[in-house]
Amino acid sequence: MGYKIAIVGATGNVGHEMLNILAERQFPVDEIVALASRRSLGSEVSFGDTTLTTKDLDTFDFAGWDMALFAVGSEATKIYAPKAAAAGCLVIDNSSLYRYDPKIPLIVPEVNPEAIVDYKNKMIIANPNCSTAQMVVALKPLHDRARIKRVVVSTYQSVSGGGKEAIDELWDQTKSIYNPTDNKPPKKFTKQIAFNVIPHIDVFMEDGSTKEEWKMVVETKKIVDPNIKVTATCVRVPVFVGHSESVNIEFEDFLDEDEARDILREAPGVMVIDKREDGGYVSPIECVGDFATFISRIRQDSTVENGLNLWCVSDNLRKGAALNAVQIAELYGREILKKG
Ligand code: 11C
Repeated sequence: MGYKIAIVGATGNVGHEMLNILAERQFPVDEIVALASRRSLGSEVSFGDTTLTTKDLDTFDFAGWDMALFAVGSEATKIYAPKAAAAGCLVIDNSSLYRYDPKIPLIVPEVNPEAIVDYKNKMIIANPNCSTAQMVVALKPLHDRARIKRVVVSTYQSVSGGGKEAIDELWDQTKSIYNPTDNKPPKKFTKQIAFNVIPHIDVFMEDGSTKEEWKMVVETKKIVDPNIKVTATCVRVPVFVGHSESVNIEFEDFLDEDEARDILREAPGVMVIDKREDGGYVSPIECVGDFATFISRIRQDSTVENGLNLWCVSDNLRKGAALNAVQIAELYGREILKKG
């Protein structure tokens, strides 16, 4: 016996990946429904070998459904997630709407699976921001061994984090560079993204940081440990899929780089590729379509007492969004519903 599962926002990039990953991981599905706004109504999406025709989110009755994976923006989530939750259907939400609510668990299954018990507070579980998800998978096993005091992270984030319009803008602008008569000024981004980098993701906060940077700070504290200090600089780069991060970590206790490498090799969800030679590290294009968070360039930082540097790369549409949501669904099925 399997589960009845709804994908909300099935026609978007993350919705597509949710369907792909449920099929790839052979999630025990009894019934699956693809829901979309009226605008995309009737369009078809693939689920394994089958094709689903999207149904109307607005009129859908969630009663009797086990879980709904939401991949729509905060505005639509605000309307439909409470409806699903009130009908007894667990909401696993990819938007930022509920992440910072102390009553709602924010879960990365490799890191804080124990938080699942709090699902019952509101029948909602939040999925973290993509840049946080991949970083905490790497931080947690190191924190368990040597207690992290402070993290300095700089991100190199792909345009797919900004959705379809952002992907199209990079594509069109890149082509237009070779055809100057076809000028494509920035629309989605604030500056040219093709052949450029932009140190600005999401809105500015009062202290001069951006909301993307703030999310990394607050979400790491909620998921791993409130005592960890994080400072982040988030940068958009002209890459289609795959977020990269340069992570500098300061520990309470000494942690040797070889031991850190061994710990990360054993850590769930992590793949270490760390040869000190040309190409002996992972770049974002190599992580596309993969489940793992890849760690490379692990090395001592001798400028502080107990410091390490590492390079962390993952598919932002997968571990950063759809995969993590499916892993939460698996955890909820295994620990709470226990069907099958
Ligand atoms: C980006 N990290 O790369 C963002 C996308 O809070 O879920 C995801 C935003 C979020 O633009």
